[in-house]
Amino acid sequence: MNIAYVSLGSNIGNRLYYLQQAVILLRETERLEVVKVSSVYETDPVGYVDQAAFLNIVVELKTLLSPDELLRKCNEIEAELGRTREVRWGPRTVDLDILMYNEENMKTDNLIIPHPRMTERGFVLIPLVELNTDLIDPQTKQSLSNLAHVQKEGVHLWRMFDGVDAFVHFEG
Ligand code: PH2
Ligand code: MG
Ligand code: MG
Repeated sequence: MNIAYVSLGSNIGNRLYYLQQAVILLRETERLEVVKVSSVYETDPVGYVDQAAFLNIVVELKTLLSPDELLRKCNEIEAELGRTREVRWGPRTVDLDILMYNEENMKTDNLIIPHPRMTERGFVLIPLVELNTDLIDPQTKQSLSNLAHVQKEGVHLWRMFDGVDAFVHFEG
């Protein structure tokens, strides 16, 4: 059995709905179990900043799928939920990125694990270490918790407010 972490993000339409649907589609996948789902965070856009705020989560999976099979499944779910690719790093209904697969370091033509920008992105690190504070970056051997602590800017714990897609800042 393998442990994988996948980051999900949405910044178009009903963002929470897309994240929930993606988790449902993961749960329906054979040879894959969704073990944990992080809190939902509302996050400032990174990279291409002229776009709406994202909702981001991370899920922990137990799976018998290979990294390539898992990537294909992630792409399938994106397509099923209406993802189109116009601008790199641009707006999307839902994006699923494999962050880690066990402690492996691997690189193929269409997949790099761990995710190459993982350690620079608070919107990935904060939900990731919420699920597992002991994780180590397989690339640099740094503690991901330590990295997350200095990347909190623009990442806000998100809560439904009276059933409306509105967030409250929730930092302790
Ligand atoms: N995804 C990107 C680019 N920028 N910014 C935030 N806050 N959240 C994302 O999921 C995200 C992003 C490329 O996939
Ligand atoms: Mg992405
Ligand atoms: Mg992606």
